[in-house]
Amino acid sequence: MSTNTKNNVQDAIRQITLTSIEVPLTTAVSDAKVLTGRQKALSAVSLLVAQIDTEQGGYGLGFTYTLRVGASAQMALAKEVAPLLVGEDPSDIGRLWNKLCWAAASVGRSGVATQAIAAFDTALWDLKARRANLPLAKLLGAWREGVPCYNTSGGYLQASVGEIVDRASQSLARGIGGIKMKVGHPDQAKDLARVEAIRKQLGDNVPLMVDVNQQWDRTSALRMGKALECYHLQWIEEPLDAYDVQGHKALAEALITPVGTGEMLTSAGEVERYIEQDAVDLVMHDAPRIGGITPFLKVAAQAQNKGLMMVPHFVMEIHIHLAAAYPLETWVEHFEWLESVFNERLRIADGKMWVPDRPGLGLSLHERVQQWTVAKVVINAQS
Ligand code: SMN
Ligand code: MG
Repeated sequence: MSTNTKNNVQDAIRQITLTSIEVPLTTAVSDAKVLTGRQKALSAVSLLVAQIDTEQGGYGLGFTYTLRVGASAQMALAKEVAPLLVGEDPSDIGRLWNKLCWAAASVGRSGVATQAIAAFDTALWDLKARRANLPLAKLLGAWREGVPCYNTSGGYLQASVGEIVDRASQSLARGIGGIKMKVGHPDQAKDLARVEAIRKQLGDNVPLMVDVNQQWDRTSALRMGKALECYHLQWIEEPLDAYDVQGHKALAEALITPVGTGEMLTSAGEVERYIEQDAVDLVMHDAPRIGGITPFLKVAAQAQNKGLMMVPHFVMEIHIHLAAAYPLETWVEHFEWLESVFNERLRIADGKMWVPDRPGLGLSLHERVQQWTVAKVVINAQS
Protein backbone atom coordinates (compact mmCIF):
# COMPACT_ATOMS: atom_id res chain seq x y z
CA MET A 1 0.00 0.00 0.00
CA SER A 2 1.30 3.40 -0.90
CA THR A 3 2.08 5.86 1.87
CA ASN A 4 2.15 8.70 -0.59
CA THR A 5 -0.45 11.33 0.39
CA LYS A 6 -0.19 13.01 -3.02
CA ASN A 7 -2.63 10.53 -4.50
CA ASN A 8 -5.61 11.16 -6.69
CA VAL A 9 -7.88 12.16 -3.80
CA GLN A 10 -5.77 15.26 -3.33
CA ASP A 11 -6.58 18.17 -5.58
CA ALA A 12 -5.34 21.77 -5.64
CA ILE A 13 -7.09 25.10 -6.06
CA ARG A 14 -6.15 26.49 -9.48
CA GLN A 15 -8.15 29.66 -9.79
CA ILE A 16 -10.62 31.88 -7.98
CA THR A 17 -13.09 34.19 -9.68
CA LEU A 18 -14.68 36.92 -7.59
CA THR A 19 -17.77 38.70 -8.89
CA SER A 20 -19.50 41.61 -7.23
CA ILE A 21 -23.19 41.81 -8.17
CA GLU A 22 -25.76 44.46 -7.27
CA VAL A 23 -29.19 42.79 -7.35
CA PRO A 24 -32.04 45.33 -7.51
CA LEU A 25 -35.29 44.74 -5.62
CA THR A 26 -38.54 45.30 -7.51
CA THR A 27 -39.92 47.30 -4.56
CA ALA A 28 -37.83 49.12 -1.95
CA VAL A 29 -38.68 47.86 1.55
CA SER A 30 -38.66 49.53 4.96
CA ASP A 31 -38.21 47.83 8.30
CA ALA A 32 -38.26 49.54 11.71
CA LYS A 33 -34.71 50.88 11.27
CA VAL A 34 -35.98 52.97 8.39
CA LEU A 35 -38.98 54.28 10.31
CA THR A 36 -36.80 55.33 13.23
CA GLY A 37 -34.58 57.19 10.75
CA ARG A 38 -31.49 55.03 11.23
CA GLN A 39 -31.28 53.55 7.73
CA LYS A 40 -32.59 54.17 4.24
CA ALA A 41 -35.15 51.90 2.60
CA LEU A 42 -33.54 48.82 1.10
CA SER A 43 -33.52 48.75 -2.71
CA ALA A 44 -30.78 46.22 -3.58
CA VAL A 45 -28.77 43.29 -2.26
CA SER A 46 -24.99 43.24 -2.90
CA LEU A 47 -23.58 39.79 -3.52
CA LEU A 48 -19.94 38.75 -3.61
CA VAL A 49 -19.72 35.46 -5.50
CA ALA A 50 -16.62 33.25 -5.35
CA GLN A 51 -16.04 30.50 -7.87
CA ILE A 52 -13.20 28.14 -6.99
CA ASP A 53 -11.76 25.96 -9.76
CA THR A 54 -9.39 23.08 -9.13
CA GLU A 55 -6.54 21.47 -11.06
CA GLN A 56 -8.61 18.32 -11.54
CA GLY A 57 -11.51 20.20 -13.09
CA GLY A 58 -13.75 20.49 -10.02
CA TYR A 59 -15.43 23.70 -8.99
CA GLY A 60 -17.49 25.25 -6.23
CA LEU A 61 -19.69 28.33 -6.10
CA GLY A 62 -20.23 30.33 -2.92
CA PHE A 63 -21.38 33.78 -1.97
CA THR A 64 -21.64 36.33 0.75
CA TYR A 65 -23.72 39.51 0.80
CA THR A 66 -24.17 42.93 2.29
CA LEU A 67 -26.95 45.50 2.36
CA ARG A 68 -26.58 49.22 1.70
CA VAL A 69 -22.81 49.55 2.31
CA GLY A 70 -19.75 47.33 2.41
CA ALA A 71 -19.78 45.59 -0.97
CA SER A 72 -16.53 47.16 -2.14
CA ALA A 73 -14.89 46.46 1.24
CA GLN A 74 -15.86 42.78 1.06
CA MET A 75 -14.47 42.58 -2.48
CA ALA A 76 -11.24 44.39 -1.52
CA LEU A 77 -10.56 42.04 1.38
CA ALA A 78 -11.47 38.93 -0.61
CA LYS A 79 -9.11 40.01 -3.40
CA GLU A 80 -6.25 40.42 -0.94
CA VAL A 81 -6.59 37.01 0.71
CA ALA A 82 -7.66 34.91 -2.32
CA PRO A 83 -4.05 34.28 -3.55
CA LEU A 84 -3.44 32.38 -0.29
CA LEU A 85 -5.83 29.69 -1.47
CA VAL A 86 -4.16 29.03 -4.82
CA GLY A 87 -2.33 25.67 -4.69
CA GLU A 88 -4.11 24.58 -1.50
CA ASP A 89 -6.08 21.34 -1.16
CA PRO A 90 -9.77 22.39 -1.34
CA SER A 91 -10.79 19.52 0.95
CA ASP A 92 -9.14 21.07 4.00
CA ILE A 93 -11.88 23.57 4.67
CA GLY A 94 -11.33 24.17 8.38
CA ARG A 95 -7.61 24.71 7.93
CA LEU A 96 -8.18 27.09 5.03
CA TRP A 97 -10.79 29.04 7.01
CA ASN A 98 -8.19 29.45 9.73
CA LYS A 99 -5.51 30.48 7.27
CA LEU A 100 -7.70 33.23 5.82
CA CYS A 101 -8.77 34.37 9.27
CA TRP A 102 -5.14 34.76 10.38
CA ALA A 103 -4.29 36.58 7.17
CA ALA A 104 -7.02 39.14 7.85
CA ALA A 105 -6.44 39.27 11.62
CA SER A 106 -5.38 42.89 11.70
CA VAL A 107 -8.89 44.02 10.74
CA GLY A 108 -10.49 41.65 13.23
CA ARG A 109 -12.19 38.29 13.47
CA SER A 110 -15.68 39.50 12.60
CA GLY A 111 -17.46 41.92 10.26
CA VAL A 112 -16.12 42.41 6.76
CA ALA A 113 -13.28 39.93 7.37
CA THR A 114 -15.52 36.97 8.24
CA GLN A 115 -18.03 37.96 5.56
CA ALA A 116 -15.40 37.94 2.82
CA ILE A 117 -14.09 34.58 4.07
CA ALA A 118 -17.69 33.27 3.93
CA ALA A 119 -17.71 33.47 0.13
CA PHE A 120 -14.66 31.14 -0.08
CA ASP A 121 -15.84 28.84 2.69
CA THR A 122 -19.23 28.37 1.04
CA ALA A 123 -17.61 27.69 -2.33
CA LEU A 124 -15.36 25.06 -0.72
CA TRP A 125 -18.35 23.28 0.86
CA ASP A 126 -20.18 23.42 -2.45
CA LEU A 127 -17.13 21.92 -4.14
CA LYS A 128 -16.83 19.13 -1.56
CA ALA A 129 -20.50 18.21 -1.94
CA ARG A 130 -20.30 18.35 -5.76
CA ARG A 131 -17.36 15.98 -5.69
CA ALA A 132 -19.31 13.59 -3.49
CA ASN A 133 -22.20 14.01 -5.94
CA LEU A 134 -24.48 14.86 -3.03
CA PRO A 135 -26.68 17.83 -2.14
CA LEU A 136 -24.88 19.74 0.63
CA ALA A 137 -27.61 18.78 3.15
CA LYS A 138 -26.90 15.10 2.44
CA LEU A 139 -23.14 15.56 2.72
CA LEU A 140 -23.65 17.15 6.14
CA GLY A 141 -26.20 14.54 7.17
CA ALA A 142 -29.82 15.48 6.57
CA TRP A 143 -32.61 15.03 9.12
CA ARG A 144 -35.38 15.93 6.70
CA GLU A 145 -36.00 16.58 3.02
CA GLY A 146 -38.38 19.48 3.53
CA VAL A 147 -37.95 22.35 6.01
CA PRO A 148 -40.91 24.45 7.24
CA CYS A 149 -40.64 27.84 5.58
CA TYR A 150 -42.15 31.26 6.12
CA ASN A 151 -42.26 34.37 3.94
CA THR A 152 -40.80 37.70 5.04
CA SER A 153 -40.69 39.82 1.91
CA GLY A 154 -44.44 40.54 1.91
CA GLY A 155 -44.59 41.88 5.47
CA TYR A 156 -42.55 45.10 5.50
CA LEU A 157 -43.66 48.32 7.18
CA GLN A 158 -44.22 50.37 4.02
CA ALA A 159 -46.99 47.91 3.07
CA SER A 160 -50.57 48.43 4.22
CA VAL A 161 -52.45 45.73 6.15
CA GLY A 162 -54.37 44.95 2.95
CA GLU A 163 -51.17 44.54 0.93
CA ILE A 164 -49.62 42.32 3.60
CA VAL A 165 -52.71 40.11 3.70
CA ASP A 166 -52.74 39.85 -0.11
CA ARG A 167 -49.10 38.89 -0.22
CA ALA A 168 -49.57 36.46 2.68
CA SER A 169 -52.48 34.78 0.87
CA GLN A 170 -50.33 34.40 -2.25
CA SER A 171 -47.51 32.92 -0.18
CA LEU A 172 -49.80 30.46 1.57
CA ALA A 173 -51.41 29.51 -1.74
CA ARG A 174 -48.02 28.61 -3.19
CA GLY A 175 -47.28 26.31 -0.26
CA ILE A 176 -45.36 28.53 2.15
CA GLY A 177 -46.06 27.58 5.76
CA GLY A 178 -45.89 30.82 7.76
CA ILE A 179 -45.83 34.61 7.56
CA LYS A 180 -43.49 37.09 9.21
CA MET A 181 -44.41 40.74 9.51
CA LYS A 182 -42.30 43.69 10.50
CA VAL A 183 -43.13 45.68 13.64
CA GLY A 184 -41.12 48.25 15.60
CA HIS A 185 -43.09 51.22 14.28
CA PRO A 186 -42.34 54.32 16.38
CA ASP A 187 -46.10 54.42 17.12
CA GLN A 188 -46.58 51.22 19.12
CA ALA A 189 -50.37 51.42 18.92
CA LYS A 190 -50.00 51.12 15.14
CA ASP A 191 -47.96 47.93 15.52
CA LEU A 192 -50.58 46.39 17.78
CA ALA A 193 -53.40 47.33 15.42
CA ARG A 194 -51.55 45.85 12.41
CA VAL A 195 -50.75 42.58 14.20
CA GLU A 196 -54.35 42.30 15.39
CA ALA A 197 -55.73 42.95 11.89
CA ILE A 198 -53.36 40.52 10.21
CA ARG A 199 -53.88 37.77 12.78
CA LYS A 200 -57.63 38.19 12.32
CA GLN A 201 -57.41 37.99 8.54
CA LEU A 202 -55.04 35.03 8.48
CA GLY A 203 -56.86 33.11 11.20
CA ASP A 204 -55.36 31.37 14.20
CA ASN A 205 -53.88 28.45 12.32
CA VAL A 206 -51.29 30.28 10.24
CA PRO A 207 -47.91 30.50 12.01
CA LEU A 208 -47.22 34.24 12.39
CA MET A 209 -43.97 35.86 13.52
CA VAL A 210 -42.93 39.48 14.14
CA ASP A 211 -39.55 41.11 13.56
CA VAL A 212 -38.63 44.31 15.42
CA ASN A 213 -35.21 44.83 13.80
CA GLN A 214 -33.77 45.98 17.16
CA GLN A 215 -35.93 49.07 17.54
CA TRP A 216 -37.42 48.58 21.03
CA ASP A 217 -35.75 49.46 24.29
CA ARG A 218 -36.03 47.03 27.19
CA THR A 219 -39.19 48.62 28.63
CA SER A 220 -40.98 48.77 25.27
CA ALA A 221 -39.97 45.20 24.51
CA LEU A 222 -41.50 43.94 27.74
CA ARG A 223 -44.65 46.01 27.30
CA MET A 224 -45.09 45.05 23.65
CA GLY A 225 -44.07 41.44 24.21
CA LYS A 226 -46.80 41.08 26.86
CA ALA A 227 -49.37 42.86 24.69
CA LEU A 228 -48.57 40.50 21.80
CA GLU A 229 -48.85 37.25 23.79
CA CYS A 230 -52.55 36.91 22.92
CA TYR A 231 -51.73 36.57 19.18
CA HIS A 232 -49.80 33.35 19.76
CA LEU A 233 -46.83 34.40 17.68
CA GLN A 234 -44.32 31.78 16.61
CA TRP A 235 -41.56 34.08 17.83
CA ILE A 236 -40.55 37.71 18.39
CA GLU A 237 -37.37 38.51 16.45
CA GLU A 238 -34.69 41.06 17.30
CA PRO A 239 -36.72 42.91 19.93
CA LEU A 240 -33.62 44.67 21.28
CA ASP A 241 -30.18 45.85 20.27
CA ALA A 242 -28.35 42.96 18.61
CA TYR A 243 -25.64 42.95 21.30
CA ASP A 244 -27.88 43.25 24.38
CA VAL A 245 -27.46 39.69 25.67
CA GLN A 246 -28.76 40.43 29.18
CA GLY A 247 -31.78 42.29 27.83
CA HIS A 248 -32.76 39.35 25.63
CA LYS A 249 -32.27 36.93 28.49
CA ALA A 250 -34.57 38.89 30.80
CA LEU A 251 -37.18 39.26 28.04
CA ALA A 252 -37.09 35.59 27.06
CA GLU A 253 -37.63 34.67 30.72
CA ALA A 254 -40.55 37.08 31.06
CA LEU A 255 -42.46 36.05 27.93
CA ILE A 256 -44.19 32.86 26.84
CA THR A 257 -43.65 33.80 23.17
CA PRO A 258 -40.20 32.58 22.06
CA VAL A 259 -37.58 35.30 21.62
CA GLY A 260 -34.86 35.11 18.96
CA THR A 261 -31.97 37.11 17.58
CA GLY A 262 -28.65 36.64 15.76
CA GLU A 263 -28.89 38.01 12.22
CA MET A 264 -26.72 41.08 12.89
CA LEU A 265 -23.91 39.16 14.57
CA THR A 266 -20.78 38.75 12.49
CA SER A 267 -18.83 35.94 14.14
CA ALA A 268 -19.58 32.58 15.72
CA GLY A 269 -18.33 33.90 19.08
CA GLU A 270 -20.96 36.65 19.16
CA VAL A 271 -23.77 34.13 18.65
CA GLU A 272 -22.27 31.68 21.11
CA ARG A 273 -22.53 34.29 23.87
CA TYR A 274 -26.32 34.14 23.54
CA ILE A 275 -26.32 30.37 23.60
CA GLU A 276 -23.95 30.02 26.56
CA GLN A 277 -25.97 32.49 28.61
CA ASP A 278 -29.34 30.91 27.77
CA ALA A 279 -30.40 34.32 26.49
CA VAL A 280 -32.65 33.27 23.57
CA ASP A 281 -35.21 30.60 22.70
CA LEU A 282 -34.11 30.45 19.07
CA VAL A 283 -30.86 31.26 17.28
CA MET A 284 -31.07 33.14 14.01
CA HIS A 285 -27.51 33.27 12.74
CA ASP A 286 -26.60 33.81 9.12
CA ALA A 287 -23.84 31.81 7.40
CA PRO A 288 -22.57 34.60 5.10
CA ARG A 289 -22.53 37.11 7.94
CA ILE A 290 -20.60 34.99 10.44
CA GLY A 291 -17.96 33.60 8.10
CA GLY A 292 -19.63 30.81 6.17
CA ILE A 293 -20.78 27.26 6.67
CA THR A 294 -17.83 26.22 8.86
CA PRO A 295 -18.62 28.64 11.73
CA PHE A 296 -22.38 28.21 11.12
CA LEU A 297 -22.10 24.48 11.89
CA LYS A 298 -20.11 25.18 15.04
CA VAL A 299 -22.86 27.46 16.30
CA ALA A 300 -25.55 24.96 15.27
CA ALA A 301 -23.86 22.24 17.32
CA GLN A 302 -23.91 24.48 20.39
CA ALA A 303 -27.54 25.41 19.80
CA GLN A 304 -28.39 21.73 19.54
CA ASN A 305 -26.67 21.03 22.86
CA LYS A 306 -29.01 23.53 24.49
CA GLY A 307 -32.07 22.17 22.70
CA LEU A 308 -32.73 25.44 20.88
CA MET A 309 -34.81 26.08 17.80
CA MET A 310 -32.66 27.30 14.88
CA VAL A 311 -33.98 29.69 12.25
CA PRO A 312 -31.18 30.82 9.92
CA HIS A 313 -31.50 34.35 8.62
CA PHE A 314 -32.08 35.17 4.89
CA VAL A 315 -30.26 33.45 1.93
CA MET A 316 -32.55 30.43 1.76
CA GLU A 317 -30.39 29.22 -1.14
CA ILE A 318 -27.65 28.28 1.36
CA HIS A 319 -29.67 27.86 4.54
CA ILE A 320 -32.08 25.24 3.16
CA HIS A 321 -29.18 22.78 3.34
CA LEU A 322 -28.05 23.84 6.82
CA ALA A 323 -31.56 23.79 8.27
CA ALA A 324 -32.21 20.35 6.77
CA ALA A 325 -29.08 19.11 8.57
CA TYR A 326 -30.16 20.48 12.00
CA PRO A 327 -31.61 17.79 14.25
CA LEU A 328 -34.11 19.98 16.14
CA GLU A 329 -36.93 22.35 15.19
CA THR A 330 -36.00 24.71 12.40
CA TRP A 331 -37.52 27.06 9.84
CA VAL A 332 -36.10 28.55 6.69
CA GLU A 333 -36.87 32.11 5.60
CA HIS A 334 -38.39 32.65 2.15
CA PHE A 335 -37.49 35.68 0.05
CA GLU A 336 -37.80 35.85 -3.74
CA TRP A 337 -35.10 38.55 -3.85
CA LEU A 338 -32.27 36.34 -5.11
CA GLU A 339 -34.36 34.06 -7.33
CA SER A 340 -33.37 35.90 -10.49
CA VAL A 341 -29.66 35.43 -9.73
CA PHE A 342 -29.74 31.67 -10.23
CA ASN A 343 -30.92 29.33 -12.95
CA GLU A 344 -32.55 27.01 -10.42
CA ARG A 345 -35.61 27.49 -8.20
CA LEU A 346 -36.16 25.92 -4.82
CA ARG A 347 -39.33 23.84 -4.65
CA ILE A 348 -41.94 24.93 -2.14
CA ALA A 349 -44.95 22.80 -1.25
CA ASP A 350 -46.95 21.71 1.80
CA GLY A 351 -45.62 24.48 4.03
CA LYS A 352 -42.04 23.49 3.33
CA MET A 353 -39.03 24.31 1.21
CA TRP A 354 -37.49 21.16 -0.23
CA VAL A 355 -33.79 20.33 -0.38
CA PRO A 356 -32.74 20.33 -4.03
CA ASP A 357 -31.57 16.98 -5.37
CA ARG A 358 -28.68 18.53 -7.30
CA PRO A 359 -25.11 18.21 -5.99
CA GLY A 360 -23.62 20.91 -3.75
CA LEU A 361 -25.80 23.93 -3.09
CA GLY A 362 -27.44 23.11 -6.41
CA LEU A 363 -26.94 26.61 -7.82
CA SER A 364 -25.56 28.16 -10.99
CA LEU A 365 -25.48 31.83 -11.92
CA HIS A 366 -28.02 33.02 -14.48
CA GLU A 367 -26.54 34.97 -17.39
CA ARG A 368 -28.70 37.98 -16.51
CA VAL A 369 -26.36 38.72 -13.58
CA GLN A 370 -23.96 40.18 -16.15
CA GLN A 371 -26.09 43.31 -16.27
CA TRP A 372 -25.82 43.69 -12.48
CA THR A 373 -22.09 42.89 -12.27
CA VAL A 374 -20.08 45.80 -10.89
CA ALA A 375 -16.64 44.15 -10.60
CA LYS A 376 -14.95 40.91 -11.55
CA VAL A 377 -11.46 39.62 -10.65
CA VAL A 378 -9.69 36.40 -11.55
CA ILE A 379 -6.92 35.15 -9.25
CA ASN A 380 -4.54 32.32 -10.16
CA ALA A 381 -0.82 31.49 -10.04
CA GLN A 382 -0.19 33.86 -12.96
CA SER A 383 -1.97 36.87 -11.47
C1 SMN B 1 -33.88 40.88 7.09
C2 SMN B 1 -32.84 41.75 7.20
C3 SMN B 1 -31.92 41.85 6.18
C4 SMN B 1 -32.04 41.10 5.02
C5 SMN B 1 -33.08 40.26 4.92
C6 SMN B 1 -33.99 40.14 5.95
C7 SMN B 1 -34.87 40.75 8.20
C8 SMN B 1 -35.34 39.36 8.40
O1 SMN B 1 -34.48 41.25 9.40
O2 SMN B 1 -35.00 38.77 9.39
O3 SMN B 1 -36.09 38.89 7.60
MG1 MG C 1 -34.89 39.81 11.04
